[in-house]
Amino acid sequence: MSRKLVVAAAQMGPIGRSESRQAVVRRLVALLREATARKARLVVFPELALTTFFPRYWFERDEELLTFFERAMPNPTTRPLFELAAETGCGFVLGYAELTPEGRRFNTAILVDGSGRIVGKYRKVHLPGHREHEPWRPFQHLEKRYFEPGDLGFPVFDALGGKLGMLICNDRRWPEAWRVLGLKGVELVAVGYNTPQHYPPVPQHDHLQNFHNHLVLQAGAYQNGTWVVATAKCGVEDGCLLIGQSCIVAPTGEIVAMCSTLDDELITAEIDLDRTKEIKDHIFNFKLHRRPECYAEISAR
Ligand code: CDT
Repeated sequence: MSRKLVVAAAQMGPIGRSESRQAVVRRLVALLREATARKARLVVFPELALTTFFPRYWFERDEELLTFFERAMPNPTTRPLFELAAETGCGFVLGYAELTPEGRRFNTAILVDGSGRIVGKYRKVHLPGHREHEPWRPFQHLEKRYFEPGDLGFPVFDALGGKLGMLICNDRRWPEAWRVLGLKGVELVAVGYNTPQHYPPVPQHDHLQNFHNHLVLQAGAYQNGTWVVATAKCGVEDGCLLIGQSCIVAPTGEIVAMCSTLDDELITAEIDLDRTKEIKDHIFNFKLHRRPECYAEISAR
């Protein structure tokens, strides 16, 4: 049976700090509708797709911080997305800030299938940035303060006739994260990101942000023989420029579709999950060629 399907990256332009969740969900619904018109079966939305990228702000009070978190998913505001998935049979991956009933905070992504049910969850493992207020920066990056590291490992889910995994933004820079998914046979990795063009501690790398984005996505795809759908929130968000260039990457490492704006924009590609075999059965045939007995130091320290 053919394992060809159309997938989409639903890039988002900026979300202002005062923009309502309802307005954001309307944008997401419009992108999902466009994807279904193009016969997509999966749409990948960005990291923290329901609000502005709030870790750029220092909040004195928890009440203010918690306004950016979701206490339940779905909830009355996001329900239209789940209903549209069930109506059209098109699933999605959505990033959001999760507040658990115990009060724990995670940077989370969920996989929703074509019946509108949550069938997978991932919590970001690699939290970049800093814990304390650093007023010298033009903007903060307080993910280390506002979230705890994900406690679900790197799960892979049976979906769309294949194996699907998720990474969130900074995770994509870490080969270990990709390799754990690769060892589980992942065939499609959904990645959402919010990446500022300006990196205050090392500004001499600012012009390399788009390059580094594609470098790690293409390497992750090729070295693990997987498709990648990587989706940005981008453009000038509350004065902070975030990179775009959302893309769909083949298991060969080739970019097969890429956004060309810094706004809401949908890209689609027909992908064949069987093409993962071109890599998995040959150049990166793990069973045949890996030498794990030589890699112990990676996890030992
Ligand atoms: N959201 C996120 O993880 N962004 C980081 C920014 C650089 S580190 C401050 C990233 O890796 O793209």
